[in-house]
Amino acid sequence: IVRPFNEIPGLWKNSVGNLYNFWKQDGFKNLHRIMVHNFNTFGPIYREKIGYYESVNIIKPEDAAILFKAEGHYPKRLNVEPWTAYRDYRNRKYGVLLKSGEDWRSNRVILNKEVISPKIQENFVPLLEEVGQDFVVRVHKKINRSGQNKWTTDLSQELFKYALESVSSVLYGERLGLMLDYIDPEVQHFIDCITLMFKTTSPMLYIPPELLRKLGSKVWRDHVEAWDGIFNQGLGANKEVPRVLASLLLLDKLSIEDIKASVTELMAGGVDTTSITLLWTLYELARHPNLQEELRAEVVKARETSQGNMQEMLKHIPLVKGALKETLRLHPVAVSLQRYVAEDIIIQNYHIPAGTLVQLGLYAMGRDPKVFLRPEQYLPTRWLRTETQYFRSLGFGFGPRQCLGRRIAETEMQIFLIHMLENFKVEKQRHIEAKSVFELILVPDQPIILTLKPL
Ligand code: HEM
Ligand code: 2DC
Repeated sequence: IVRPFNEIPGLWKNSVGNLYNFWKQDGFKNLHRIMVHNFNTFGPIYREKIGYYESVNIIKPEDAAILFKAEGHYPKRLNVEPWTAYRDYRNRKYGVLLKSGEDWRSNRVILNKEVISPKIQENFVPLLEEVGQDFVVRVHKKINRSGQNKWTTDLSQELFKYALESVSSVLYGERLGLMLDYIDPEVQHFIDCITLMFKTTSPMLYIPPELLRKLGSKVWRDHVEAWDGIFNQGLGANKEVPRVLASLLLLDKLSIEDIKASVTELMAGGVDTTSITLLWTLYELARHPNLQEELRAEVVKARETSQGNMQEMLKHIPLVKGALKETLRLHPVAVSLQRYVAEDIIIQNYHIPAGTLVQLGLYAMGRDPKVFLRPEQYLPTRWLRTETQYFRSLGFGFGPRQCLGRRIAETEMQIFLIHMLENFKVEKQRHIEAKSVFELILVPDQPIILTLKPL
């Protein structure tokens, strides 16, 4: 017999007390570890109420499958209140990220054709390849200038620029020139605003932003300033024929305001996500020199087989792709995936009514020994064939509401790794063990210092 909803274990009876405890545990920074702890305490399903968010949390791939089957025609994830509050406050349109219902679907269908369809991918491979080559040139220059035949640095700022150059070249069809020595202060400001926007979101997740606004709190003011900087950037504004924009305008199906809103979200969503994933990947390759050599061998061979044709080359690098999946397993960008279920479902023999917010603990699942053999080990080969992959590779989400930037992100990251592996050896300095902190997305808790040496 199926057990009722209110028998699901967990702490959901005292939401204010829970919020206080959460805050005391430094929960704003440790959300991912608190989720792991809760699964260890309550088992594979638990209910929770913190502040105004009430949810059911799950961890098993089989349960994720049930969840996504019940997401309905207009999949809805947890509403990030500070983001919608900003737009409401400034009277700006929601883009595809924040829209819902039919409005979301119609915009998404059109955007899919421009940024995520396999056909369009062919168009942006050459653009991304060029950005990758420029990055290599830049690193060589840095190495030469050091006079030590190596370059030791925290690569994150460089990777932010690489990611922004990549995403804007795809969206606008033209280069911003961020791989040069001179960095436009406007570009640096845009990058800083995105980081500030993420950082100021997490403390406001559980307290109504409306309230914080009325109290004139600093975090709300910083958040507004960050979004203002993101929306007011004029990147690509002086370009003649912005590529994706041009075809969206030609299609004449979306209003200018809708296009602007979604393109701004794509630009903002395309910087920290891929750059941090690449940083984690380089970190793992530096920690596993033998694995790094295996990947290099694969890339060298793929270059031969495809005679340098990048489109073709991308079909011959399964281990590189496995490495990226492995990075997202251990260091996911999103701590959880969530849906408001469209129909009643049964998970772990509990009844869950339609309308409930159900969260899959992505970080917790990636480290669960019941889901992945030896989860603590970074093993790209596990994605080749040996282990089942059923609902286990969910770093970009799932279904029609999955990451819109997924194809751009994957292609951009694969091309980056190809170029880096072909040109440099990555080493790590001392014995540092970087962990994740929650700043809305999961980011390294300390600077990751790497050394790049020419091959
Ligand atoms: C949504 C992850 C890169 C734009 C999402 C979601 C995840 C995610 C988990 C939610 C999906 C769901 O609910 O099923 C990632 C990861 C990235 C990445 C891991 C890189 C490693 C990007 C890039 C862009 C982007 C490069 C823009 C070019 C978006 C947008 C949405 C989204 C617009 C909302 C889509 C919608 O609501 O219809 N992403 N993302 N992301 N992402 Fe990404
Ligand atoms: C954060 O509890 C934790 O891809 C919350 O590119 C639940 C939650 C809801 C939505 C998630 C968010 C988390 C993490 C960041 C995500 C976001 C959906 C899209 C966004 C995963 C897990 C992200 C980073 C987008 C951001 C685009 C934006 C900058 C315009």
